[in-house]
Amino acid sequence: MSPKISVIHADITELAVDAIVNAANASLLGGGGVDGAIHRRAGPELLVECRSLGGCATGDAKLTKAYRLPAKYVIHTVGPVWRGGRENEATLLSACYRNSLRLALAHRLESLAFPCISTGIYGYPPREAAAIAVDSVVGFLDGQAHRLAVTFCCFSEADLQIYRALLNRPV
Ligand code: AR6
Repeated sequence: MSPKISVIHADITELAVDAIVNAANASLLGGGGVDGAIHRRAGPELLVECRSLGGCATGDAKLTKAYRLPAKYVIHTVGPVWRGGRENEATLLSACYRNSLRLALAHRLESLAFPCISTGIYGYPPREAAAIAVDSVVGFLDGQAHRLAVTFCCFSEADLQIYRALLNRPV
């Protein structure tokens, strides 16, 4: 496993990385969960910039500044709503990770933290989502020349255990 991938148990709004990823909705105008926490901590300027972006399709990603957050940028991505698994959810969730990474590399970022996209309000089963997250990140970065360190930022102890097992890290 790449040493540039790690997992932590933390509030993503506390992380002083180059970019944190937001699990947003298609409007990009804020919401609950991690999206609400990011907008609260970033301050109202984030919403002003988000308004100029014209929304975001499911699976896509867009970058903004991070304003009052300790991170430098926020990459907003829109995960799929879980509808039982037959509505292309896995492909769309994987696209969230890959498009976020693509943006991070395009902006020459060196550190990026992901929340567990779609596993809260959008209802994606956490184990399936974590397997897609890890496979997508490892698959995307494998064989690429890059300096990007990726952190999976788990908000719950349960998610932390799932990611540690997938990444073969000690519990
Ligand atoms: N830091 C890290 N992870 C967090 C934090 C935090 N501060 N807060 C929550 N999580 P969710 P979704 C975790 O519901 O399922 C919003 O209304 C949480 O435990 O934030 O993609 C948007 O506007 C879970 O593991 O996002 C959309 O409408 C993960 O973040 C909708 O929710 C994702 O949970 C998106 O739903």
